[in-house]
Amino acid sequence: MIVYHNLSMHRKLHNESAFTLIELLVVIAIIGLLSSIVLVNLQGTRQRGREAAGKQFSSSLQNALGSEAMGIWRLDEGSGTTVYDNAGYGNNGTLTNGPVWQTEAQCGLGLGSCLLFDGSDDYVNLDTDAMNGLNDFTVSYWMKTSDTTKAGTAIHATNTGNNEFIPYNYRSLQVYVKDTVWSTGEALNNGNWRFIAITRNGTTGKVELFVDGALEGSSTLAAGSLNVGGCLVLGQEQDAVCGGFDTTQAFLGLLDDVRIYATDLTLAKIQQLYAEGIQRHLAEQ
Ligand SMILES: [Ca+2]
Ligand SMILES: [Ca+2]
Ligand SMILES: [Ca+2]
Repeated sequence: MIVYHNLSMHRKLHNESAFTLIELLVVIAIIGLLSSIVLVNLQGTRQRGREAAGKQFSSSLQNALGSEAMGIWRLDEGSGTTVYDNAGYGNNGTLTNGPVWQTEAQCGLGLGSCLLFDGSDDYVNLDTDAMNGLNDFTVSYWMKTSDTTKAGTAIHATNTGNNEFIPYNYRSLQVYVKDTVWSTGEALNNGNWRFIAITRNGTTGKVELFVDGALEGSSTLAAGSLNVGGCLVLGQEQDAVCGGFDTTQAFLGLLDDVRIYATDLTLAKIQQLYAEGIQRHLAEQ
């Protein structure tokens, strides 16, 4: 009896401890489940927080830059052969024939890295979606050259190899829109960084040139929306779609922060863009 009782006690104890173990496992499982739910919720909250912060940043950036940006190439990649469209439309570009990345210190503009074009065969091929079909527009860029020999070309948009849009010859700037030309006479090759902005009203055909945040003049060229079914390049003048380059018309020097907006920006907006770039530039001089 004693033996049996002891056995029974043993069984009972064993059962009790076994039950406790199962309970423990269940509790552990529940805790695990609860904590994973809490973690998932936390991660969700964090993710939403990050998304909200990202959206807020993106919208403030968009406000700062103007919601009409079609392509912004800050040229801050610093390496590789792709330049990304910082306006967020995926109108990226490809370095061709070896434009050389310069560090921010080498650029000296305070706008991150920039690109050195060799004045020979270098160019960047940009997505034409950034410009095709635009009626009103603004094209802006920072450039630096002291070249006195070439009719250097910063950017050229073409449909069939024509001059759909081009600010041609940095020694004495001519602005072409739809093969009509305005000879501004502006020299941009004094060896300093220059901020060029060209606005165009597609209805009236009015074109304005701003240099370093100041209006230099205006003219009336052909009206109507741009046909950029061909090629959009930095650093070369095209006589054929994406080709027919001429070294005497190639860009020799530095380019940075190229932008295309689907509106003819106001003087105030252009001065804001200029101030954003020049602020750090002056600080470094
Ligand atoms: Ca080259
Ligand atoms: Ca840059
Ligand atoms: Ca040519």
